Amino acid sequence: MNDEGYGGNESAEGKGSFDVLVVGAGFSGMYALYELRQRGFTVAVVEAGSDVGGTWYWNRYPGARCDVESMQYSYSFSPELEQDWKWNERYATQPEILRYANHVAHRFDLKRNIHFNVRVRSASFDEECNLWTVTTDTGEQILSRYCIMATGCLSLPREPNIRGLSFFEGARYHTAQWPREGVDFTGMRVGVIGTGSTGIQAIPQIAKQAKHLYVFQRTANYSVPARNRPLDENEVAEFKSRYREHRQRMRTSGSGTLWTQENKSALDILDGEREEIFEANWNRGGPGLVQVFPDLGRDLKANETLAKFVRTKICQAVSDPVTADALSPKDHPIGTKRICVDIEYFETYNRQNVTLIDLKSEPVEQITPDGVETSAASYKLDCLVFATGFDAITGALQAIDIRGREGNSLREKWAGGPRTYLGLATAGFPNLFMVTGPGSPSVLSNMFVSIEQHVEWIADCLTYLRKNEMDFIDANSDFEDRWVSHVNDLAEQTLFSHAKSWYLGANVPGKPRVFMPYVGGVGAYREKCEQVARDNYEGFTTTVAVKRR
Ligand code: FAD
Ligand code: N01
Repeated sequence: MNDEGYGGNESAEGKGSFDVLVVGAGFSGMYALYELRQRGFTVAVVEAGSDVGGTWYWNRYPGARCDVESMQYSYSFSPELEQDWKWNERYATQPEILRYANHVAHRFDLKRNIHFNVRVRSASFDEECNLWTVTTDTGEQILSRYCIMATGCLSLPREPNIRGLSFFEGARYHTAQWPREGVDFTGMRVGVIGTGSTGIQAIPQIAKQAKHLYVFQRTANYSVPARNRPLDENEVAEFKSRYREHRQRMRTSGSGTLWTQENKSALDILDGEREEIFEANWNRGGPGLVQVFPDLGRDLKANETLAKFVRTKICQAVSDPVTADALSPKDHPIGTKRICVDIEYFETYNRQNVTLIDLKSEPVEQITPDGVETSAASYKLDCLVFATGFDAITGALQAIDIRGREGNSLREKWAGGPRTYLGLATAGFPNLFMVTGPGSPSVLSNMFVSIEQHVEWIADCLTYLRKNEMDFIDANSDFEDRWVSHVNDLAEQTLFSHAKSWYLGANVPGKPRVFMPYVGGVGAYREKCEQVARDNYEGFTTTVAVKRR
């Protein structure tokens, strides 16, 4: 961004002031900037990183790529962009997605309104002036009528507090804070802690370079093959010719993708037929396998048919039976933790230079200056890679000291778990919106579909307020309570509570165990949001601030 300060209008206090301040310049913040600027609002974006891209700016670890197919994991708001951009692989790599983010930023001239290397520390609502004051780590204050938190669901990395960690003398990396210049593991003894989606992508790549790789696994994870491949020109042309139709299907689907589902229970068919369907989807590759029957996510018996199928595949891929058994998940139903998608993950354990350390049988006791000590052995390491995930969904929001009406704090309001109306707003915090907030489909969907839907809903809402000469909107507590109950009721009909997942906050000590995303699907969710808007923002108080006082 320019060095000219925050621009916008100068307020009486000399602070930059805007119609809208957006926090975060990932795909959410970028689209919010584009859409609101198009509609004539003055907008500033503040971003902690030094460039656009969010997730794809930070997560530069080897092997990082999306697991929603590239042709679907992209913006739909510009048909010209959609036609011009060329994806190279079925699942795009992190560098390719980051190039796409930069292309979008350049194409729509976004960077001139983005302030990089600035982290928001606090935001407080001034009822007298009906303004948000946002304070940054550089000590600056920015005023805005509306504030949009586009801070990301998976943007606050978590490093576990393991005894002795600070004494480790080797190099230490977190996958979500990966050095821009990359890391050369050649000749190194490397330890990876964590076998979630990130670890499962990074491990095969690190194994190709390291002298020896030790994988410290606490919980075995289900993973399905990506079957990644270069995209064929004809298939791209065919897909592009039907982009509008595909996008419409994605918007009204459950997961925001084109994955298909059988319209019968996994238990209502013969074992052989079910196996054939699993096999076909396994060979097709990608995460759609866990949704292939509607009851896989709701019925333990149905779920176990798929879990068993995947465990068998693991045993076939891994030569050593003890390692294969340790890699086979048995303590949670498949799909209740985010399904992982890999490229030759299980096969990597057949390499001579890779050792799996099963922390269930030999827990970590401490980290020493030169390695990791478990109850059974001590492993000498030159470097340690933490693929230990995030304080997800609420972490980045609660890292900011957000104060609403009467100075009330969001952290305190959410101490027992997040409470929102539609995952878009939270009562008592007027004129504040969240993109893909808790209580919306967010991480259970193709995030592009959810991001675009949220940004467009917010932009429509602000346009409605402006048209009706209003400047104040707050969610009503009774509607929020009903939405929270609805989100919980839907989650209880699923198997999600059977796993200690980040969906539930179970990966962060002391975090309340509440299932945070909305499981009803993006299509149903969109309909609900549209109905609320049609009914003049039902469940919200909308008014002129001065009248309210
Ligand atoms: P982010 O991309 O997380 O951007 C948020 C931005 O806000 C960040 O740049 C951050 O620096 C900034 N920020 C946060 N707090 C502050 C603050 N206080 N002050 C200033 N700036 C701040 N989703 C899918 O649908 N499909 C996939 O295949 C997929 N793959 C993924 C792979 C990885 C490795 C990860 C980690 C996530 C993946 N996701 C995927 C989820 C992914 O996060 C979303 O798809 C999407 O990129 C989120 O965009 P966002 O703009 O909402 O958030
Ligand atoms: O994080 P995770 P992630 N000692 O929380 C382990 C998206 N994503 O970064 O399961 C030992 O899933 C922890 O063990 P356990 C996607 O939505 C997508 O991998 O708690 N181990 C677990 O194995 C994903 O779900 C892609 O027992 C410890 C791991 O660290 C989300 O981001 C790629 C530990 C953390 O797994 C997060 O994935 C990458 C400790 N003290 C990410 N603490 C795609 O492919 C934690 N662990 C699209």
